[in-house]
Amino acid sequence: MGKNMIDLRSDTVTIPTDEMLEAIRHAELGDDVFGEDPTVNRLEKMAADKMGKEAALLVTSGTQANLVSLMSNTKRGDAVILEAESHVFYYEVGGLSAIGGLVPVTVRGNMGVMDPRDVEAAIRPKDIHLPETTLIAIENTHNRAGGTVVKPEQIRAIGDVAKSHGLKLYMDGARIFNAAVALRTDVKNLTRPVDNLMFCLSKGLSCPVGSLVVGDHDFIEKARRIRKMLGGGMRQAGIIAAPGIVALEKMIDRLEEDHRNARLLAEGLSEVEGIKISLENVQTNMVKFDVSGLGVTAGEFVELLGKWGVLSLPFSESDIRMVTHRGIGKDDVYEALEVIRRVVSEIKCGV
Ligand code: TLP
Repeated sequence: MGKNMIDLRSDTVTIPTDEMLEAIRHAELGDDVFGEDPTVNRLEKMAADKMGKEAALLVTSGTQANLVSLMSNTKRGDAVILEAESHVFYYEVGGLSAIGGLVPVTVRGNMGVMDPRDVEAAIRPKDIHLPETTLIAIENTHNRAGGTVVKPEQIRAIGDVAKSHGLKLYMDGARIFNAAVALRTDVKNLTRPVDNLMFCLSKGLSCPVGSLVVGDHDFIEKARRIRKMLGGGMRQAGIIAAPGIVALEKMIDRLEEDHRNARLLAEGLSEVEGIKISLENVQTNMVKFDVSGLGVTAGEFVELLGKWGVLSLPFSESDIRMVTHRGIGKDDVYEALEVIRRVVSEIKCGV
């Protein structure tokens, strides 16, 4: 990224803090495949405690966390129920089928939240012809819905369906702390109804690498084997865990600032003629808006913004996503809005 760019593509672009770099420098290290890296062990224990579960496992990425978790919850040939626009289904290269041998059954949600009745209807009956449904997966916050929050009662309702059919409930909680901060609730209120989950260190929490899979002892033991199978067994992984510890201790509360900046951005956008945005959808650090009213595609609009140093991502033909994070201050939001207004008026003048 260029120095003067305002990078709103993702919170994954955040770089580690000085304190994280210091923590890496001084991390106590060992061979984690032998279970001997004290820094990894400490982070895994912290993550498990924070989530109110028995154990945790450090993995390389959110995608690996999801694949390891899905595979640890199922057997090949099983059906998994997930939201139609979920990251696992939409963005993870089909790994759940290609590697996990799983059959995805999608349910369309409202703002990323599946209706428990639709989830129940998607469970395949026990029949010799049909794949066995063994897992339901939810996503919180929901990325493609624009960072929307799944509330504890909504998770519980899906959890009740899972329980009554003997299925497991898994949560892709890549940005679960954004959800907890937005709801001003302890993250345990979001994790309690699920059997297991993952969360990412490398997004709003500013770490360079890493995600954690969290659940009960048996599940994590299985996950550890599958991580190894997928080539994710790491050696002196304390250099990854050390900034993770800093993140869990110091970087969660500041997410509130990202949410405030996202709201500021969204309110500014809502005043630009030709841009459509649902403010109700802006719940955390993401802002999704529609530029089709300007007679351009999202891709074209993104390119025009890029020329003025504002980076964003096209999410569909008409939608653009912008994400706030530690590298974005209030002034950057005002500047981005200025550029957006300039680009819109250029489009209108046919420049
Ligand atoms: N999401 C990325 C892109 O892939 C779109 C982003 O910039 O938002 N679950 C969820 C809900 C995610 O949003 C992501 C990353 C992942 C899993 C995968 O994490 P990584 O990128 O670490 O593999």
